[in-house]
Amino acid sequence: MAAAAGVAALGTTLALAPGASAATTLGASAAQTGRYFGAAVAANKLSDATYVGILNREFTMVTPENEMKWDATEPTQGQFTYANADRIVNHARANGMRVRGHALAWHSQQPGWAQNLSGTGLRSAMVNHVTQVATYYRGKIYAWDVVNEAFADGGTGARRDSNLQRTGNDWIEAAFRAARAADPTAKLCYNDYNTDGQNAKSNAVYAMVQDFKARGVPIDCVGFQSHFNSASPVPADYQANLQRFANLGVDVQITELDIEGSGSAQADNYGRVVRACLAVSRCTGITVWGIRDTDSWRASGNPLLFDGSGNKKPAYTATLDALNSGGPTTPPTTTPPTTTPPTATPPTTTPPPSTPPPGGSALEGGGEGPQGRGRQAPSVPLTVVKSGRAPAITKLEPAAPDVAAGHAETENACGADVRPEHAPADRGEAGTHLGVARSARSAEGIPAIHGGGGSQNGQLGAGASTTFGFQGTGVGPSATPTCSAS
Ligand code: G2I
Repeated sequence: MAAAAGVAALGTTLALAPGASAATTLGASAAQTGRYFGAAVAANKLSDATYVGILNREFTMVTPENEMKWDATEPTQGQFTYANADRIVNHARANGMRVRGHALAWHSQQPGWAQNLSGTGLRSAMVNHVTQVATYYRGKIYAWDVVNEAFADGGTGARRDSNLQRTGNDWIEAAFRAARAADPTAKLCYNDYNTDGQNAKSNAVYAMVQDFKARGVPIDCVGFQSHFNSASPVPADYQANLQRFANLGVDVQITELDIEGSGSAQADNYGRVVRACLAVSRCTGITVWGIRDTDSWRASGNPLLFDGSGNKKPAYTATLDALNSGGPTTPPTTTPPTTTPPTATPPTTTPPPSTPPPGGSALEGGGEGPQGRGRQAPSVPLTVVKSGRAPAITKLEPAAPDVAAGHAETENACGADVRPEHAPADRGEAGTHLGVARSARSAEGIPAIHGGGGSQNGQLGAGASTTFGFQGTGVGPSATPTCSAS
């Protein structure tokens, strides 16, 4: 793992280091290129030991399958219920997984009271719902599906007719603006199906994203649900379609993957999907829509990676092999780019970038946690800022703001010493050999710093950049690391 992490942090095409063995779980293999591998999870299955065993072993991201939807979280107007969603979020965080929130505004699975609203009453209820839910989960969500399935099927490229659409064409951007204001730390996604290849529907979504980017409407990612079967196969231009969206300046994510079928045909299709994502540097992760075939919303199609008994299917092996075949690492996953500034106060867990002391050096950058139990977070970009006659940087001190006492796992990163700022000095032993991944682990409890990227000569010159991320063995809150350098 340490070797793999070090390779991933280099920010280059993955090639396993000599002697390194391939990762053996979906999450670890995806992490080698800075990606996540997630699953949709149902709260009522968290008492199923087989289910939870697979979840905890294989996955690094969780999407509540139904528990964050409008009917679940606001069954009565103005009264919010988070118990089931919290069970999933708490389970994820306690086991080092991140969470994709799904979904804030959608024509389906609305509570009855919302279905009966229209006009300004519905618009303000929708905006309030987005605000309340995103605020409640602020800092705990990697990405929100802010708006789900707002475009019509067929060749028109039109918006889907719905009560939300009838409140005015700007309902989507109103939802995104409300989400950004409520949680500036979450990536904000538009999510849809039948948009996986280039067609009238995906063209319409593309035009919307392009327009949002041009006008500064906050959008950071597009989710491609990717529900496939013989009637709706993996499109030949799947990768090209992901890429053209990425080229707009948004991340792309495969958000609800399932592929009906069996045996090698199903396995081949899973491999194709994974390779397409890995070929697109801004494809930041893949989520399958359930764990075992029997957990699926369309169980009769056996569309998932594990059979009803929890055994790995050929589709699992193809997925793992494709993940291990590598691809470009994902790009920075830090501050959402080129969108309107958040209107809400940033969370207190986000420290400002360090500033260079007079005549000294500093690193600017940040990223997000947490990770746990051997998982690796996306690498974090750091750029060396130097002023005056500062010497080359030989020491980095990442500080994870939420790091709790009692645990340290350190590896040298950027070719230098790295130690969580708040780790007790007598815990963990920072690496001393520049450019060599070393680690030392002590007690449980927090995410820790890993590294391994950067120059091999142990120095970073002015303007040079490197990456680091989190790798931990415990439970960590969302955290934005900063670096100081000397
Ligand atoms: O339909 C597949 C997915 C398409 N994209 C959006 C996703 O949110 C959607 O997920 C599915 C869930 O997997 C199903 O579990 O959304 C369905 C509803 O549109 C979910 O089904 C519902 C049933 O219709 C309800 O009867 C049931 O009470 O699940 C509910 C909770 O089990």
